[in-house]
Amino acid sequence: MVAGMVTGALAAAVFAAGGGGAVGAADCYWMRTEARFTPPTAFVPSPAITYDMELVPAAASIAVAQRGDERGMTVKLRVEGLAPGHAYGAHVHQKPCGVDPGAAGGHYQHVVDPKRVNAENEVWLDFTTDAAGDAHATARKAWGLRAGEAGSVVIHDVPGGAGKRVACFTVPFASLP
Ligand SMILES: [Cu+2]
Repeated sequence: MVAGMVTGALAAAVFAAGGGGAVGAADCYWMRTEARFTPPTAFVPSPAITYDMELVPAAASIAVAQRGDERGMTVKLRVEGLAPGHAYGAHVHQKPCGVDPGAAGGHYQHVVDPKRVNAENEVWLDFTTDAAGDAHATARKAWGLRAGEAGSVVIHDVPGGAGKRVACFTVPFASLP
């Protein structure tokens, strides 16, 4: 996936600023990454893969930003060039994307519990595109992601917790240092 980040991503950065200074600044972190979708068979791999060219056309783009500190985090999603006027589901998933839509694994859960598949316990970024196929979504949480346990954002064909996987974006989510 490192090669994909370099060749397919426009930008990816993770910064961690250590706190504990004289002013008592809190530890904080942020990350932003963006890419254009390509089919899983693309010669040049991208961290953003479309499994459904009608709902997520190749060359549509996605950006994910995350900012957090010890009080919690905000995750923002922006997409451009998807199908216009369509309601999609989107969640943070556990693993990086693969050729197989199932590669991203299940939803990231704050409290790991199969009975708590909901927007409070998970990071849901459901959105509806405008006439140009663009949209954005924001999720604010009073908690952060555990290191190494969140690997992607998966886009689904319908909002809610159980849609078909139509695209996936491998994201280098950050955690508290
Ligand atoms: Cu999902």
